[in-house]
Amino acid sequence: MEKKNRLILALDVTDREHALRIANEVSDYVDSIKVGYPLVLGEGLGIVKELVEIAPVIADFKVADIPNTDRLICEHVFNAGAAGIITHGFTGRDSLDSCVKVANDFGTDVYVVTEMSHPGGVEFFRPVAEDIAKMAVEAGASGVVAPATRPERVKDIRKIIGEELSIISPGVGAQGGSAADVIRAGADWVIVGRSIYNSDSPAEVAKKICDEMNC
Ligand code: 3DU
Repeated sequence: MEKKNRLILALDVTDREHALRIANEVSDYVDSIKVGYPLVLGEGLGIVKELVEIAPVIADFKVADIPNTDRLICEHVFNAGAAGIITHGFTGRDSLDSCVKVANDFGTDVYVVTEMSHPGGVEFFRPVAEDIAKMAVEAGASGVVAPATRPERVKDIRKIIGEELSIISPGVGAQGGSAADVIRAGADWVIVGRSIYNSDSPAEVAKKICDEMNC
């Protein structure tokens, strides 16, 4: 993903018109659009084909299954035109390897969740987050997902993964995290949803977040 604005839009609206309107309004300020279950279950995977005309799409399906099922999910997502996919890592190395193999065949990216950004994200993830980050490096993933709500954890995870892998970081705005703080801690991109798509002026909010990150 080209690093221009450092902002990824989390497009968790559930209908096509709304999704396309928000995506078009903020397209000058985002490097990618993250699409997940809310929109794809609402509108089908075809929405990805429409959104890639506006910006590269990352599919946030937090893939977490056996290697064969993961492979099938990744193939569908990349055939639909997504440039990247978000997977879990707790399912183990063979599952992650399967996603990375498909991504390599398509020339796309895999981002692995390390520790989640909500309060419950520390309950089970905290003890394994650093091992998952190490595994992401060893497996050849493109990057990891780490919490903007805990910049100190982003710093820890950056130390583990080095400079090769990217950190994409949700939790800015509605979840309380600051874009500037998490970029300073070592994130490459922030992921922002509700603060942008629930606003009366999505483009203004997106621009403000970009300005905060000095991009
Ligand atoms: O809180 P927001 O509305 O800005 O949305 C954040 C997005 O990032 C949303 O799509 C959510 O599913 C995703 N996400 C997290 O919030 C936290 C994670 O650890 C991983 C993904």
